[in-house]
Amino acid sequence: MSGWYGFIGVPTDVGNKACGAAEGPAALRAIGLAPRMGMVDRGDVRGPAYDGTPDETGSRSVRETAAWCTGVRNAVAGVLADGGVPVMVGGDHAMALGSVAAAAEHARRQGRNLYVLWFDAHPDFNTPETSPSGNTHGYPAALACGIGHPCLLRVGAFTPLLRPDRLVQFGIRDIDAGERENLRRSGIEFHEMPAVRERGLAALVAHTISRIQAAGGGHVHVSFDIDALDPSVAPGVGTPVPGGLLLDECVDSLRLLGASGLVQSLDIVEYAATQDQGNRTAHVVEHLLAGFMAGRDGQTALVA
Ligand code: 6HN
Ligand code: MN
Ligand code: MN
Ligand code: MN
Repeated sequence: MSGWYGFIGVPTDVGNKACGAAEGPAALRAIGLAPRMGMVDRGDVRGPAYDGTPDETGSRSVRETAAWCTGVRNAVAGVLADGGVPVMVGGDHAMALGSVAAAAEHARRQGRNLYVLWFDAHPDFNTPETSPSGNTHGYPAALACGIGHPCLLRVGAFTPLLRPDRLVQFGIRDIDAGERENLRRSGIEFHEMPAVRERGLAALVAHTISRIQAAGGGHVHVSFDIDALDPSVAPGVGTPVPGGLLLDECVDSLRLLGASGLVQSLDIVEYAATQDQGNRTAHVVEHLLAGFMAGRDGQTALVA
């Protein structure tokens, strides 16, 4: 299976000013990522600047987050409509609300079930009530499942965008107390690092793929937060958490996902170029994408 890939840059950190993800797309363009990997560069989404004033719920930059996510939704929908695989390159993880909205609408039109596989150190399952920071990049997985700030729930054409039992998270190791309660109440399947170490990331991912295939397949959206990786592998992130995933197991997992033929859209978010050591983390992004593409194209060649 081949087809084409559409690189969508989303240069913002409205979801958390301090995460420094606004420079990610430019840094990846500087290493020539899109052309080198044969992706079509669909340009950057644009939107308003960060405004850190908390609203009545304690959330920061909600209107700005909604505006950016609407832009992401339109850009991702555009690539899907043109028959490509959108690769939404953040930017902070709040932007996943926009890509999941586009994926959900596309899946619904095609009569398919939407699944989301979330690779992250964090579950991003906070609501304004549980968030310790008010940063919207802690909200998107919960928003996709229909809980959270009403302004943000309106970004998609409907809500919930995703059934909670169709969200699976990997690499989790930093959960806020109220967030854990949200996860429990919604019945989310999330694999924390001890379980990943015990069973193996690729084995867990393979199991998830089989479960989706057994249920008749669907549209699988992969949302990959670079901070899922161990900071020793990927130092260029704004919210590093030690004890994370290794590069090889992520590349293997993305290769399996590519080869499954189920994945029709992808996010790579939270790459903070200003925190990077040289271009190390930029190259990590390249390796992750190469793994996915190799699986999808049925090839074994990977970048060196
Ligand atoms: N991310 N749980 C913390 C919060 O502020 O809600 C951190 C969220 C990190 C979000 O890395 O995408
Ligand atoms: Mn995240
Ligand atoms: Mn994270
Ligand atoms: Mn390399």
